[in-house]
Amino acid sequence: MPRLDYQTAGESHGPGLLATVTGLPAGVVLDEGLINTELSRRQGGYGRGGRQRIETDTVEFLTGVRRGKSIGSPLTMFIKNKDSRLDDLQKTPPVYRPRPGHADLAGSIKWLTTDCRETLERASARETAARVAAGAVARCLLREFGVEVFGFVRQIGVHATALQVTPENWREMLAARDASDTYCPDAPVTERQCAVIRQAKIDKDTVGGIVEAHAFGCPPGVGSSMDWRDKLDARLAYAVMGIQAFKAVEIGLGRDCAALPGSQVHDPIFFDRARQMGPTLGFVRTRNNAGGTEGGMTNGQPVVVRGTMKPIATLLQGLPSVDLNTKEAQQSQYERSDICAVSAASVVMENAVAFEIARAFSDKFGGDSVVEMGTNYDTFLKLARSLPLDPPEMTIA
Ligand code: EPS
Repeated sequence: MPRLDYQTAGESHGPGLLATVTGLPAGVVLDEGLINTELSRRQGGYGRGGRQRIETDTVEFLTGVRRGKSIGSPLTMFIKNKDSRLDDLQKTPPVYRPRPGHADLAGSIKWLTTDCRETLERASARETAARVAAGAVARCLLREFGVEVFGFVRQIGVHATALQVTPENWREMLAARDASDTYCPDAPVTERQCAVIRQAKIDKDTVGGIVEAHAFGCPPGVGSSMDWRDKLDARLAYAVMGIQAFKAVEIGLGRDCAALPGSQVHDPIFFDRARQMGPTLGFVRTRNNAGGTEGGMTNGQPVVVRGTMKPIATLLQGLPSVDLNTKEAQQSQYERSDICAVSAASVVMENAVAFEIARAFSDKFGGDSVVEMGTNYDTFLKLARSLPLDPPEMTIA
């Protein structure tokens, strides 16, 4: 059985996008409704551009599925682009004036062309639709183990919500998020965020922000401290940093750890016998500064990831740039784009985080089918609850 993994293919204005998920065990119930809901949420959020009025992203399963369940073979999904015009020189002309902040300049030099379109078509955040589809499939697997992932917008521009998400209140937060135009579960903050986006549109400018994802229901021990490549926090950072326009990733308290003493950073451990049968195995904390990971492994607390997205690089006013053919100073080229895509990015990060957790879950509990994986999961929890397996060692003073 190969490791759970995924790849995407497709250009922004090509015929469509593909996501291929490999290593998915057989028997996962593929909830097409969930996948399409996530795709449609990714298209939304206040401040999006004209493209989202053209597209209605939905997934078509091409391989790996029978009667609504995975069969263990590579699973391929197709998302059709209605705005498909890649070979039409009139409709998709060359781009010679690179946008500062975009892949345009570095990519055109790398691939030895002065036409930035060759790079931008793949660098475009349109590709994140395929990533959301793959992540939503991973969530179908995680659901079998009671793991749920919740993502939202923490901040747009300088307007941040101070609301704290907990295992007790997250469903309420989800309802508030779904009622918000910016996917921020705080109504007064949503209004201020919308105002900033409106002003940016008037100013022909763009805005960035911070998004957050919480994963609930992971037992301790998912991920590994044995190899840095298998550390769950490292995998999460890799996946989140790989999202278009992300410039920073934090787990739990993140960079705020630096200014505090250890006594205020590390989360004290308690044991609550009443919660022993839950995924925490009864090990509880009074706070979650660690963001649910210690030593690159889950510790039974919610996994908390934050990502910072820079403002979109395509500005209606343009930015100082250079014509790659003449080397003369020119404003950067305008391509249809968004004023703010932070809301969409929250959906992308939420699903990218889900995929990494599902991968670490498969590494730990393995199996060719969900049934086998479930048995491994149950056996592990049973063994962990019955610790110590051997009588404790006696120390002689
Ligand atoms: C996007 C589609 C793109 C942009 C945006 C995200 O559509 P188009 O370029 O056809 O208008 O709206 O892409 C970028 C921000 C970018 O840098 O390319 C989407 O589907 O999310």
